[in-house]
Amino acid sequence: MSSTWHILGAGSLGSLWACRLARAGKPVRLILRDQQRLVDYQRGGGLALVEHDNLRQYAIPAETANANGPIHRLLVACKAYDAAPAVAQLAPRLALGAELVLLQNGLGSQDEVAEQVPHARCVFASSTEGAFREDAWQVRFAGHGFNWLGDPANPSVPSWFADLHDAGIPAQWALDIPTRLWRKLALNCAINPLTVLHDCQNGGLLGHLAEVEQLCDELVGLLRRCGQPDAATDLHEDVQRVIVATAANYSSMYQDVRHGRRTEVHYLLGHACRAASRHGLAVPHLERLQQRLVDNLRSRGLRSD
Ligand code: NAD
Ligand code: KPL
Repeated sequence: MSSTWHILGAGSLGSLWACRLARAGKPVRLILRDQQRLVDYQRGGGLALVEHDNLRQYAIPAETANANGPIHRLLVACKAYDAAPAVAQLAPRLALGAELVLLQNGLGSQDEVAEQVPHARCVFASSTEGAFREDAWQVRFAGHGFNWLGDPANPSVPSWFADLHDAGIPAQWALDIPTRLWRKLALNCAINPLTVLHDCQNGGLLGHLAEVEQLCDELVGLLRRCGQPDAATDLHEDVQRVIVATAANYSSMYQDVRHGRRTEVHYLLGHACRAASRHGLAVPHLERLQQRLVDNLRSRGLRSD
């Protein structure tokens, strides 16, 4: 089986993974959105990664979804709302036994992707690493963190897992990946929308702790109802810890809004509210938060889905 890493989405996180894998000598191919971007990329000569203010360019080969050739291993590095349509385009190229790694934040997009490729293995990832694009094909590695990967349908560690270690990508195989994704989603629901509504850094929420506590109360009930009691353990304390530890940072949702980008709210707070509704659980503070956020996004001319 080919050991090539096809990377779908050469944005912030996709480029960070692509450059580290390429640097370690792993075969990597980027899959870009269309022919025009491919020409633009090729003209630039590759992907640049800036780490500790050192810039290095990697001439990683690239193609579009229309290229020929089977794909055995696909790192899906699009936003949650783009993941399923992007994978659907590639479905005809997936080889028998193909494996996908899904880097999307939140929940819901993983199932949407799996529906497009019922015969492929889908490995879910939860990442606390941080990267952002400084230029069209240049990404800055901004926050060292960790990656947990796991497959709720199959506990066996994939054969390629050692590639991550070889490439210096900090990662652990996690049998409890759904718990980790739910926990991160809960943290995100308790922090990110409020930073948009109060127009503040994460630390600004220290002035709104009663509101944060109300959300945590409902999130704990929701996690338990969804069969995720471990994700609910000490949530209130963890949310406050994250607020303090990241006090000077702007949340990812705040940054999306500030840059006029679509947010991933559908797969974060939206997913929480839909899950509560499915379970017949009343979550009035989360519902109200969602409505306020949707109104806020619309008033800025941003998509709210
Ligand atoms: P990004 O917007 O920087 O990159 C996404 C890329 O996917 C873009 O370049 C876009 O053009 C491309 N894309 C979309 N549809 C495509 C298609 N059909 N074919 C080819 N390319 C396509 O996003 P990001 O910040 O890298 O985030 C990706 C995911 O990782 C998100 O779910 C995000 O929440 C999560 N995440 C990001 C970070 C981070 O620091 N950036 C950290 C943790 C988690
Ligand atoms: O993940 C985050 C984000 O900004 O998306 C944190 C820092 C945990 C805040 O919710």
